[in-house]
Amino acid sequence: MATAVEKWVEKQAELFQPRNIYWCDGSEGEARRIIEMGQQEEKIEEHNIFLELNQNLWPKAYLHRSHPTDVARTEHLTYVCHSDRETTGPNNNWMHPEEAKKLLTRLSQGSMRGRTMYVLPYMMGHPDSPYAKACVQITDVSYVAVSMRIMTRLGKKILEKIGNSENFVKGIHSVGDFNPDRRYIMHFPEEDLVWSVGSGYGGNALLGKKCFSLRIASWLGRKYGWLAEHMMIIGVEDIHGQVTYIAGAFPSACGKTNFAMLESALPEYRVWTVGDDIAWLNIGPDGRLYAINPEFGFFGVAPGTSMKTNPNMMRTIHNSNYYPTIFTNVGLDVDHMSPWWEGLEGPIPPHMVDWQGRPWQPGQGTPAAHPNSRFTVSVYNCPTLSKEYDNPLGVPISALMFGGRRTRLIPLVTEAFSWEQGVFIGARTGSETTAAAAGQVGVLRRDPMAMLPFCGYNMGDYFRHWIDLGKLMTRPPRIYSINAFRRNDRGEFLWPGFGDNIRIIKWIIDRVNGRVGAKETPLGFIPEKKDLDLSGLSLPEGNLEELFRLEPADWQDEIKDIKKFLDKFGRHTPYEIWQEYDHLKKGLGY
Ligand code: GTP
Ligand code: SPV
Ligand code: MN
Repeated sequence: MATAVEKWVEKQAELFQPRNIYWCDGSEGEARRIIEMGQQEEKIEEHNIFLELNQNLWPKAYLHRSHPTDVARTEHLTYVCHSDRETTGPNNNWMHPEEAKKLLTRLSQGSMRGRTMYVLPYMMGHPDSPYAKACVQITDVSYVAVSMRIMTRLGKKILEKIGNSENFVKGIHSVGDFNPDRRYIMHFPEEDLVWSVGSGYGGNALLGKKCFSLRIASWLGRKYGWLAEHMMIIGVEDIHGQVTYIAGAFPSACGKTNFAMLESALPEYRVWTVGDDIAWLNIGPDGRLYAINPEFGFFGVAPGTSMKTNPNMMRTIHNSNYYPTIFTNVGLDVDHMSPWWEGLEGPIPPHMVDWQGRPWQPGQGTPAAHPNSRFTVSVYNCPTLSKEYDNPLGVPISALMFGGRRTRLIPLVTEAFSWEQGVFIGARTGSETTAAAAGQVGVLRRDPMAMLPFCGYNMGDYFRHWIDLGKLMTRPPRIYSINAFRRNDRGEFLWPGFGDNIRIIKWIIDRVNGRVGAKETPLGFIPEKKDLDLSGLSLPEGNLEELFRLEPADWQDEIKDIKKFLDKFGRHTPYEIWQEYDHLKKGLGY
């Protein structure tokens, strides 16, 4: 008797008509075989899908070059298909599920002819966790199969766990001819299904990540009383061995991975990494908020990563002990077969090719690495991995941070007066866009809780869900607004960021433990100068004042823009959010 998974896979095979079906067991030998199969069978234009790097310097590592039009998430081609448009909300593209499936079926007919269909059984979350979810994805791309093995808990055992149950999250992925006109990333929350066509890029193709663990999972969270968030999770250990857990949401390419692996500039603190991108938050039996990282790997931004900014990530990607590291769309030092990207320290290698394999010279006006080039690497390669990473129940969260890239206006750190004001701070958060999604870079947009591209339902209802969960907790985490990206008139960052961000964290921990006071402002509490530990740091004159400067006059446009954004959700925006908006407006004197 065929199991539910086998029947489902059979049905997909009838549609896609692959040459063969390969059930993945997740073993290392198998990963090597898949890489070889990819090298022999799949070509993207003239590039091999896996280029072997220098095995002495980068053991087991490969470089993948994607189709040049397929380098980032494509939000305009991403749909959330609830039966009714109102549930999907104005924050998502919508198509009726029947119509969407008809369209995808038409694009998929026979589209795996001559190709291998990989079947990937995997789990988001530790298999023993009550919060974990079993999933099955099919794909016709070896790079996706190998990457899913790094990013998720993938293996035969998951099939045994699913047994004959129908209760597994389904992912259908095929690339067709990579034509952006035939590219869709569609979500069907009512049937735990993601269907993605035409893109091999991480966030569009590794369906366990943004598609399931955020878009579908946020909807499950709404239904069953939990939260799926675009957050990193850290444990901060002080000299007494006391560990405080903090989670933080910053939009794509705004510093989560760097925060998660921070090498502390203050010797009294150590940061342990629990997660760098996604947190599932549940209220535990004691009424506190607990976080798990459902992922198994990091899909990190390469440019800007160096021994100076993020030494722990450099150590992680050099260490291929557990799984291979796969680089995507970075430049290549041809003499050493070594990956290269902007921001790496040291001299620029003399013989380079860019992310598309073309000869590259410094100063030619285009970067060697694509600005959204990345690496895929196992969490177990990370020297700062928290010993609680595999704890099925997660870690208790004492503070939540919301932030983004704001050149002006938003202070380095503020503390919300209450849960409701904290939710409003999350809801009003804006950030300047980055290369992680296709489109213009550096434009300010509202990105509530860093979830604008990832919330799988009406964002007004999402705010309501956040407000309601606060009422169910005995000790809700305190909420903070963070901005490490404020600049002066010359365009220079006012704050050193990276390892020095521990100074922000230290204040937060001291606040949570009632050890320091704070100054009240219309935006929330800010640190007294004496309470921010700046020991060993020489900030240029005036920077600190500028990092916290609040000119009510500067807020006029911001206030209007926040209102315009919240208005979009009509009656779905909770009255508590409007109350907080009014407080802010009055506080600023408007
Ligand atoms: P996603 O993986 O896209 O969700 O991004 P992320 O939030 O994990 O961003 P990440 O930590 O990879 O940082 C993105 C870019 O911002 C990198 O180029 C970093 O070097 C840079 N960056 C990170 N933290 C800081 C900081 O504190 N200050 C400054 N100036 N840059 C930072
Ligand atoms: C992001 O864009 O927020 C990422 C990369 O973390 S991706 O998984 O491609 O979405
Ligand atoms: Mn992300």
